[in-house]
Amino acid sequence: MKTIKTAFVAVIMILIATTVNAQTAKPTEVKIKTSAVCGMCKKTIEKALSKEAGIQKSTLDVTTKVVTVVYDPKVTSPEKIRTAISKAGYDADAIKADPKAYKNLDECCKKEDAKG
Ligand SMILES: [Cu+2]
Repeated sequence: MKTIKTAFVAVIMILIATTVNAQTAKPTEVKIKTSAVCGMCKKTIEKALSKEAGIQKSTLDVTTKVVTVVYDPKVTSPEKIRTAISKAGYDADAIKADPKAYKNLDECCKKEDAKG
């Protein structure tokens, strides 16, 4: 009987620990390399990310082409964020830009290496 009680207490402790952990899930930051080339790209990407669930903040540095995204790890993930960037028409790390979205980009926003 004592063993059962101990086991029960242990389970409760684990449950409490898990709950506390979930409540204090801190916003996580991820840096993603994009194919942005100008200020318009910055606006396009930041706007696209602002519509994504779980993304609290995104700041793109046009010089480095790196977008810094603050997100809720319980709601979204770096994979989902990269997909959202791809769907906006830009490369995101190893994920290539969605061809359809890329085609709709303004001429000045297309990758420099793609210019004729
Ligand atoms: Cu641009």
